[in-house]
Amino acid sequence: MMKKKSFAKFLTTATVSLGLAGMAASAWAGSLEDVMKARGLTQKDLLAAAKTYTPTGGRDEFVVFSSGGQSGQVIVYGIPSMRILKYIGVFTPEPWQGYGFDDESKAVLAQGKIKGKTINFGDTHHPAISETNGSTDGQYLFINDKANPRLAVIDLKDFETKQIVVNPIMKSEHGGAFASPNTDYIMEASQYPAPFENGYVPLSKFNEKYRGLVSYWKFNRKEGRIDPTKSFSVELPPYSQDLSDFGKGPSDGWSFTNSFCTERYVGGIEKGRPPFEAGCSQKDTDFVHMINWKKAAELFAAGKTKKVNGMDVIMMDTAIKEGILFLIPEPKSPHGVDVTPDGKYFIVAGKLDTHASVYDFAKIKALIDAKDFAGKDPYGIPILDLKKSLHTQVQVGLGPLHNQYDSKKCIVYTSIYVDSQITKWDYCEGKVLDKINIHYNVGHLMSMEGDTANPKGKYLVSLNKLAIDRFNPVGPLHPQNHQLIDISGDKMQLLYDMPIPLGEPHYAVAIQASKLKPKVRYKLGWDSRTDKKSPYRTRPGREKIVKKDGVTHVYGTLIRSHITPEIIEVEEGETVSLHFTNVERAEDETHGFAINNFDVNLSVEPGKTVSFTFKADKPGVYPYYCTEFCSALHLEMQGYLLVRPKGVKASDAAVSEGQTYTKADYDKQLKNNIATQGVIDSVVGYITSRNFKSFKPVVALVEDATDQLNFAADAKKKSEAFAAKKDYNNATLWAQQWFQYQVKAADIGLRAKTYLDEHGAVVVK
Ligand code: RUQ
Ligand code: CUA
Repeated sequence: MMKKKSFAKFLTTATVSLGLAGMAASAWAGSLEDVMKARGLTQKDLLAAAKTYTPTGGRDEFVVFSSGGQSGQVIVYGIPSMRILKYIGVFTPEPWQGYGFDDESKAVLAQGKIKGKTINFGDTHHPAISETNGSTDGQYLFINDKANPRLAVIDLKDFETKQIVVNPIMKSEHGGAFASPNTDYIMEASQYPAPFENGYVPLSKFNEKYRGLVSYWKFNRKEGRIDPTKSFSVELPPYSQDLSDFGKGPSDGWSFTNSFCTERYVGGIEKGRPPFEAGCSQKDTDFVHMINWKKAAELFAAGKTKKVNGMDVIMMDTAIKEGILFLIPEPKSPHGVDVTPDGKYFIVAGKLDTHASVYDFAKIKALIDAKDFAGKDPYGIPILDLKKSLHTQVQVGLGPLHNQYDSKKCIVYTSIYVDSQITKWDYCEGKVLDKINIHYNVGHLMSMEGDTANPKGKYLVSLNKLAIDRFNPVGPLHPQNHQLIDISGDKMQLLYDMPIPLGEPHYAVAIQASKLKPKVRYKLGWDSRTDKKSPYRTRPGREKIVKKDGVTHVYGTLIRSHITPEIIEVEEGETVSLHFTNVERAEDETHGFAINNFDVNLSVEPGKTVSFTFKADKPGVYPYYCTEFCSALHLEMQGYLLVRPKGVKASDAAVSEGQTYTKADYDKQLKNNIATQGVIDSVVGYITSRNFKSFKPVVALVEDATDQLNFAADAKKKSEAFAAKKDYNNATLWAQQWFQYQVKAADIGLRAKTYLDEHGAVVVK
């Protein structure tokens, strides 16, 4: 270990092992032909590989946010490499990120309780990125939970979940999350009709008492939070509302929501009645619901709502009277409704029909303005004529589901569930252009920013529900399969299969990576969940233990490689609140914190302050440690929580150690430290002779290194003071600590030096 070696020696060893790594690579040497032969690859495979392979250190052009399905999380991956970058904890605890373990994130998860009950899963379906003028802006991400109607807000500055809102009326929800073109509202539509009230209502009252609902949640962009007090809903008939979309351009101000089972069938297979699937697919058409949401917002502002479970609802009769709600027939059990980039059309794919229908918004608007209706539904909602509303219908394949747009004008891609295909077609001319087979059973599909006003083309991902035999078998539960398709040419080309082993990813959204500007560290002492300074932030040297209102507060810090305090002693029964601030500034220097027996892992990224409150209910000795391999002495980043039985006196600080040190030990350590200082000085000289101030990450590293050197100077003083008193035991220990700070400073310095070398820093005078 480096501990006893001189630092210079460590550097030489590192150089030698690098050379060895270079030699090992030759095991795979050989010509391209050899490798192709050995692995059975074709020219086509090589071309696909060349389009996705990303050399080490390379970045992706697009970043995808995929639903994590039943995991209640969001999966982040890159395109074209298909490398997974992160799982974001959203509706469920995520231990690595400490999500659901520290007090701050527990408070976020607690917002997702339903009628006081903790929900331990989420059925996440549709992520949506915030938009400005109909284009994704990379600021926020929203995602819904179908099973437990909830909506979450994730801030893309740090990829953390900030808020969960529970829909107080819905009992299930599918048609969310969708953001309006300027993210004023996030929309969600209920799925299975249910009574508004929370009590028992028999199915015999289905037609009168069961209802659908669309909610418009007001998003306060400045606060980065949904404001429930400014949000409202619109009551809908008990049809099973499905996916939705916001209009844009000429259709801005309107939203569209599909439905199925407009038969209002209620099932009952156990009573010998035909099941839901028969009763819900009887009619040839269902309904698209069109809502003028801008006018609805005015009605809400004017107080034309009724409070239902605390939420303002525009009731159906008001919506009809005020002319904000219309229905248009749509062929059989549709699924996706997708507004074209220019907002002139929207395309509906009918699961049980082979057609995709292109609706013309201008025609629809003219029909509404002329009050030219074909009839009314049983609730009195005006129905527009299907033929008069259509631009065209195109036969795209068996079981069309969802649509995504290309950067090329009039080009749309539709996922075809039964045929397991993607169909590329022209919605202006109404003709099919290309089809590609995928494996197996595609659900959603996703092109780059393909649901926005400015699709970026290039790639398409087929989100397949089944993988069957595509991957190495891992038992009866298979991963799902995301397939990357090149759409840059006339013909679609399949490039890559990526298994997704985290739950069924329903939908995903992609964004140009350049639009994302996440931070690498927090302001020192930051509560990332409220986005405010933490009241428990602590600076190095200010660590303390304070008793207040019956709680023992431990204000601690984390830095390579120690936790302060290292010994916490409390009495049985005390409520203890630990607060840790990671005082590092270096990128990626995260520390973890786990303690035996208390079910906690904290993730403390640079600058963050997190807390963990618990009852020390059982006497004992509980080691704690850092759970991130943060430095050479990471294993030594440890401490003890001692819980002494009630009534037992606090033990003296007297600690008995296994080792004592002599003057010879001290002298040896001193010599080592002086040699190490020589190495540090040369690294510092190298950095300061370059234009390092032009490189932000290096400035941060230098700040960190300076901190460490100040700590080193402190430890040096203590060591020398003990040596002067001839206490060589303490003098040696402090000299060792002085060395530890030196090592950390040198480690950071070397990182800075490497960065400068790789980024073309120049010598300055
Ligand atoms: S769904 S496979 Cu969006 Cu939940 Cu269509
Ligand atoms: Cu900090 Cu390991």
